[in-house]
Amino acid sequence: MSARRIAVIAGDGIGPEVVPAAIGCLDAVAAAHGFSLDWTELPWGSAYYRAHGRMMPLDGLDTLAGHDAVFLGAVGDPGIPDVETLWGLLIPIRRRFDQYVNLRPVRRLPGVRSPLAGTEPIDLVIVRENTEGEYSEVGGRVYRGRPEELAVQEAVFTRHGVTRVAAYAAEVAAGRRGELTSATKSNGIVHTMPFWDEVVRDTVAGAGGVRLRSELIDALAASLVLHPERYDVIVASNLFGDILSDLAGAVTGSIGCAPSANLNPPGRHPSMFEPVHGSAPDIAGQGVANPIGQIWSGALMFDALGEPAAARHLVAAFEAALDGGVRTRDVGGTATTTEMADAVRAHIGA
Ligand code: GGG
Repeated sequence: MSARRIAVIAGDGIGPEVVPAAIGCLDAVAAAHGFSLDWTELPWGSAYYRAHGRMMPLDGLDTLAGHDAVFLGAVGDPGIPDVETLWGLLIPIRRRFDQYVNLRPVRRLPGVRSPLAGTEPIDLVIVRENTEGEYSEVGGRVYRGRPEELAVQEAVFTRHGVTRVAAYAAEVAAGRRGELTSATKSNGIVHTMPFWDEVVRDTVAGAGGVRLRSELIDALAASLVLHPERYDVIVASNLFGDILSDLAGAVTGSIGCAPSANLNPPGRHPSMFEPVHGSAPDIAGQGVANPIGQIWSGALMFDALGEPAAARHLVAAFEAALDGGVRTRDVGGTATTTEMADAVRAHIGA
């Protein structure tokens, strides 16, 4: 039986609740498909930060390099500045391993009622640029605490970075309805967004057969709430993609169900799989967090590991569990995290 080496960082808040719940489901599916998962548990995150003054050890990224994938829960702690938690763990991993695509599928799931949209099927994919753009350390802050204090934050968009994420999105679109929406704000942001528009347009034109539509981010956000069924594949910058994918998750019922894959060029380095949600400190420790986003992220990991049948099996199992009426509080049910995962495992079978 072949074993895949998976680094697991449960992280903060509800991470240590949803990650073990998901691991039980992933192990069961892997066994059913003739492979196993060799988990390396890494106790990194905010507790590590309190003890050591950093989110992970100095050689943490080298440790991850020896794995086939990284399975991450959540980061964020109300007692630690967000900039420390995100830039101390998540962003260095994305950058070191060149995880330039953040793939965020959004679907209406069986048995999950959307608070906003009607009953039409919602099935779209957000392709978020993941290594540059608005997530940049270029800038500064001067005259701290004085009336004239100011802060400058630069966004960095490169031709290489925009081209490759647009090419990836075009390829995803070509395998679906052939429609790609690009999120922009070129009416207000005068340098980076016109550049984004131009590079996306040229890249998609070169891909052939994909219809490209560019929408201003504000209008796109409103339209995604009112008519999510109109969208198929959306390509967006780092910040816009982050916001749109939380929004789209909420539109389909709960951000607790939303998965993501941080992908790098094929064959290089581990990719990373994490739910879209954060550490949710308001419900941490209560055992009520929804594990579906984490489990679904595991299905994306199976796809990336070249196990598409296992991925389909896992998705079918959590859909059947939800359809059968087992749901956590965020999607209108009463199940605990463990009960939800048990229901998924029951549908995985032997
Ligand atoms: N599930 C990972 C997590 O905790 N994400 C929280 C977060 O703030 N993410 C920001 C980002 O994805 O850039």
